[in-house]
Amino acid sequence: MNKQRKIIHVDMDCFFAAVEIRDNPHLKGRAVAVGGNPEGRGVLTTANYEARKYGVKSAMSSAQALKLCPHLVLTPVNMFKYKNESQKIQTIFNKYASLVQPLSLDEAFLDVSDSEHCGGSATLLAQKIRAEIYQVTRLTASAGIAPNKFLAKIASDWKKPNGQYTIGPKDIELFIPKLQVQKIPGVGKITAQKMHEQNIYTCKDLQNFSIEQLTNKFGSWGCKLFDLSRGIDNRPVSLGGERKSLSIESTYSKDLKTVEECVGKVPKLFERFSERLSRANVSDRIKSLFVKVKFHDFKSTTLETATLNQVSVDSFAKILEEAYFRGNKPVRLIGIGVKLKSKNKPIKSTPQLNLF
Ligand code: TTP
Ligand code: MG
Repeated sequence: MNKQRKIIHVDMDCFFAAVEIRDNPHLKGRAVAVGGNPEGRGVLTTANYEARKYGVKSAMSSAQALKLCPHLVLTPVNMFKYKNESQKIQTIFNKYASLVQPLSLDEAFLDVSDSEHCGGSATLLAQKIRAEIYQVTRLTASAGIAPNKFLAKIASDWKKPNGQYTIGPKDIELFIPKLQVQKIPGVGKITAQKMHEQNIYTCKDLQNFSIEQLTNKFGSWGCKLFDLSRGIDNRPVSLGGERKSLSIESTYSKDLKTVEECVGKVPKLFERFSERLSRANVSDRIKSLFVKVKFHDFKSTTLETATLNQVSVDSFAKILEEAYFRGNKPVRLIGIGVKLKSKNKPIKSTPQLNLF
């Protein structure tokens, strides 16, 4: 758990507006906002970057937006369309990261700590993900790459639109002291004001206080504030409601010719898998174990245990053996994983699992 994590925060650029402009090319280059009728009490969901230059922004009344920017083009909300695009980007996230936490239709945290894509470079992987989003949807996304969620989310804002920024572990000390307190998650207008009244404007100012002092000032939240003001944030990327399994897989450069060769790969796979599992915090939701085998002819098979076995190298090796003999031919890919119960339905009768 102490291993350095790599988190990517991806956020689409002026999402609803971008979808509308893509689908109505005559809107390109114009100031566009998506939202309610200015005659009623309509408010904006978002505005594109041209409109933002005039001070137009989310949650503003359409009437006020038109005052600030009289040539603003207002388009109605097409939620169905945005949900559809959102599904496409989520599919891309799930392709490249085993841990994806969607925050809204247009943004998500991805834990890519153990990803083998792009030679393990989270920065390159973020580029790849953004390029693929564009290729599939013709919409641009921005990304932040950092050792935790707090910093990744801040970083994704820095090169918006259509950019990305990486805060490496060594950059934290340089970057964090100057960070304004308003950027800390949980510091809203009222807390920020309270802080300003005490001459606390930046994380550096917060760093001057002990946990006790912060707790006295800001209640139980002081502890968290102590960490965040130092760029420390251990919150895991937690799985979104949609995920029903957790797995990893490896494609081998040379086909594995025998069952022994395949089984020999399990310990290494298991090592990666158990790291991912402990980060995901889902051990109380495990329903069953499964193994996926892709043979050299690209035919693949998945074998799932009917009952809950211990999550161990031996268990996966046993299932893999059985899966191998379904094809009994050279293997190019092996995956191991667990199926998960939904969060709302904990398995009451399952004894506490001894994971490793
Ligand atoms: P955001 O990601 O906050 O904004 P954005 O994608 O429009 O712009 P940015 O480039 O700064 O990321 O929100 C995503 C979508 O959610 C946004 O396009 C519209 C919708 N939304 C609302 O409906 N109401 C709101 O108050 C906000 C902030 C967003
Ligand atoms: Mg966005």
